[in-house]
Amino acid sequence: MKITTDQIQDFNQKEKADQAEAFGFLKLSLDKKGIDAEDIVEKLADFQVAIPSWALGSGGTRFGRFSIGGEPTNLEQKIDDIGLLHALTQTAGAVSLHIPWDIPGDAGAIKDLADSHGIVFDAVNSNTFQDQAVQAQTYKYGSLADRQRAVREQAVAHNVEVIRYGEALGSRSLTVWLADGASFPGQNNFRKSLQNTQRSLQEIYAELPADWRMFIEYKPYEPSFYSTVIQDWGTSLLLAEGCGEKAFCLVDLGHHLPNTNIEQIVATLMMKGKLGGFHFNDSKYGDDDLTVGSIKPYQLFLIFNELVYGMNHNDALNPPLAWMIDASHNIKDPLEDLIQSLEAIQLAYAQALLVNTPALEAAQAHNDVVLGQELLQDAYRTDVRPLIREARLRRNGALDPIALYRQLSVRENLIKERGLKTVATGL
Ligand code: PSV
Ligand code: MN
Repeated sequence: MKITTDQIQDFNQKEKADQAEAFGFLKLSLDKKGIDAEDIVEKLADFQVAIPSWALGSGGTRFGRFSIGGEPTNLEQKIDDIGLLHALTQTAGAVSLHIPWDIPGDAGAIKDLADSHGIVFDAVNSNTFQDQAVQAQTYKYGSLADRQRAVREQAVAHNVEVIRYGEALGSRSLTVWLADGASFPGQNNFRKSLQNTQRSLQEIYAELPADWRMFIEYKPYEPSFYSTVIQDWGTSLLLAEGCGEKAFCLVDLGHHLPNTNIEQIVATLMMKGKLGGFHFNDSKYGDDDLTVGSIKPYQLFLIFNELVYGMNHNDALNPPLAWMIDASHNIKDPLEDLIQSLEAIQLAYAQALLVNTPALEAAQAHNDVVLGQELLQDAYRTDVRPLIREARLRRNGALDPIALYRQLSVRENLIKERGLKTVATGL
């Protein structure tokens, strides 16, 4: 199924007048505060987030998985689904592949297909947390950190293979997330695991093409429950620095222990020029992979506040970040879930763009704690939805993507095309 520009324009026609009124009103009130609404709309329209190839089917838990029906069964269909998301939202202009879940058979044809939807290839992700049918060594006890050289070599070779797939598609970065760790005290030697990991990452790093970057993702626990080798941003930074200037840290919002101050981590990494990428999701307890902004929208705003500060202050020349959603839910229609996540990201970004940074810095200089809070919350409490809709409208996206998705019966059509019992690759 494809959504045409005509269908989108027909739909927008009905809501255009209301949007013009709401946007005009907000623009005036922002003008009074010296904020240029047009500039924000332009920034929002340019902001693109990669959709992971594994988020287009229903996610499962270890207790089960309920298929939504019409799930994509191959990479082509996954790219078509992202095409639908991009047509509706105009903010999903990239895809992030996970190898070997989504090996591109014919890279040229896959690239052409993505191109026809206006989609580019963002970071490629390796997978040494699951065994594949055709591999000599098992990752049961580790991969890049494993005590056995043969296991490490196999894991390094896999990462190099992933880089080669990415090159053929035009990707320019590799994300490494390691499940390596221990579930019981005494299982591993912390020092040796970390040293092995560093050496393995250096070997992968040596194979990076000149214009590529490597992102090192951290996570405190799961699937290991006692210790994880790359458990936090500090370890990730240590390893990135041990590799070189093309290695960066990757922050996944769900990979923090409860109440961790993620915005402070973002500030520190950007200040050091070492923040490479971002995985968006939300969580209540752990790595819950819930819809972005569904649980802690204020935290997301505070994180974006630091990101925007970093972008505007050119923190240590931190390169542009790779943005990706890393959530796959098990109840909602995954496409609706992703539309909600994209919207939440745009909302937080727009709110952060409203923060009066000079006034905030003046308040900080005078230890005016109350004013500091007022300034942040004034931005957070502004209804920025007219700005986001305006950005979509100008790029021929839908004013209300979920409403149009439902009006066009997209899921029902996908079920008709692909069947009810299809299952996408992923977790
Ligand atoms: C691990 O929890 C993770 O966040 C990594 O980014 C993986 O690539 C992804 O999730 C797999 O779902
Ligand atoms: Mn992740």
